[in-house]
Amino acid sequence: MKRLVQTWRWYGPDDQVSLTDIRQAGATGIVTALHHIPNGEVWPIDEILIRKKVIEAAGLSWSVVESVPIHDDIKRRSGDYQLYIDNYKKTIAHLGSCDIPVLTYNFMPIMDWVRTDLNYEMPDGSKALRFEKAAFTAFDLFILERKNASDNYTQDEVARATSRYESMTEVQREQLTDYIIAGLPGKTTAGSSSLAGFRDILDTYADIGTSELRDHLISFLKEVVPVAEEAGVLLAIHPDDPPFSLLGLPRIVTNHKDARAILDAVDSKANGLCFCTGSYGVLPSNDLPAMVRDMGEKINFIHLRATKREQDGNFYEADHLDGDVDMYEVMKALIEIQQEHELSIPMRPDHGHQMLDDLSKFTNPGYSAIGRLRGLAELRGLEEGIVRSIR
Ligand code: DNO
Repeated sequence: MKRLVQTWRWYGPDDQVSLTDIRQAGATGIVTALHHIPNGEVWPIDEILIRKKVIEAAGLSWSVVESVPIHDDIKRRSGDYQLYIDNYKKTIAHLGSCDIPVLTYNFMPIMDWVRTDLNYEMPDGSKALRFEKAAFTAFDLFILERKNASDNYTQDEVARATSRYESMTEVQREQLTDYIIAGLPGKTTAGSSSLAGFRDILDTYADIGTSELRDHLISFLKEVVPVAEEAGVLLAIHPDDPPFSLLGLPRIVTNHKDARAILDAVDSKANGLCFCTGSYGVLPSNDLPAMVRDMGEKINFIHLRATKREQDGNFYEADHLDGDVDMYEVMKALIEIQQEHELSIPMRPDHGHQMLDDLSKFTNPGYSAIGRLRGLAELRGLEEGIVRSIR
């Protein structure tokens, strides 16, 4: 039986979760990136090899790169975009020559994933990540003071955001700003981390709507997919997180139709998906097992986590088997697709609660050791149970 490859995200030598910890958690593969290389630059072969050696010395293998960020010039198709595409191609070729098989990226304008609370207390005392729409809207309207921002909200949303803003202390407002602009691990925010810099870069997207952004992604893929094929690297696009528009910016990877359109635009195994159940799972209309059955052959990487929807578009990250994601059905569909296409797809437990000893330590939000250990253990058990019951 083909099985998932159990992997774990590691932020590199400065990560407080060590490679030994990861091995003890039961993972065999590492998901990492050279975070110190500035966005847009080529990853040199010797730097890739140094990182690979460290991973292999710990008895693990480098299964996935997450992420090589995409420069905003490519997303806007302006400025030095051709140079950045050429650099991206070189990085892909370098990764291939070092036998790194999968590369994850996203195509979200300006900023990667966003949450408004990194310490949301659960009833059991553990801490989760949460996205609260009124808090985000309050940031947009009253902290960032984005031009014409109120056009993107209903009167009710503005009213909720206003009272939310009024309820916050100055420290909480600063904290929220930090969470949104810079606070999450692995996140790249284009331009500056100051509010003024952020406003300027938002202006550069004034003429980019959904169809422009999608066209730019497809033009990018037409150039890089053949290079990835040649290099033996599988690309995996991460969905937008959260899967709805923020700050009036376009979103193009939120649902089944979006993902299908991307796969169909450049038909190649190298043009694939990072199937993140937590991101797609925020939209109740996304039927996750059906997405796996339809697109599974092109799922090159999997993030398993379960978001729990609340009212008004809010959600938090629940325990892996306890959110709105039907993890049993998703896992079953993944196991079936792997047998059908003879694949062993790398999967990692994504985000976990800060719990037990980790509560008194500094941890990367969403990436503490024990919460993910619990997630990985639950997911492995689920896989084992399903595999045994169907063979
Ligand atoms: C968050 C992550 C994302 C992801 C990128 C992929 O936890 O899933 O930051 O790494 O969007 O490019």
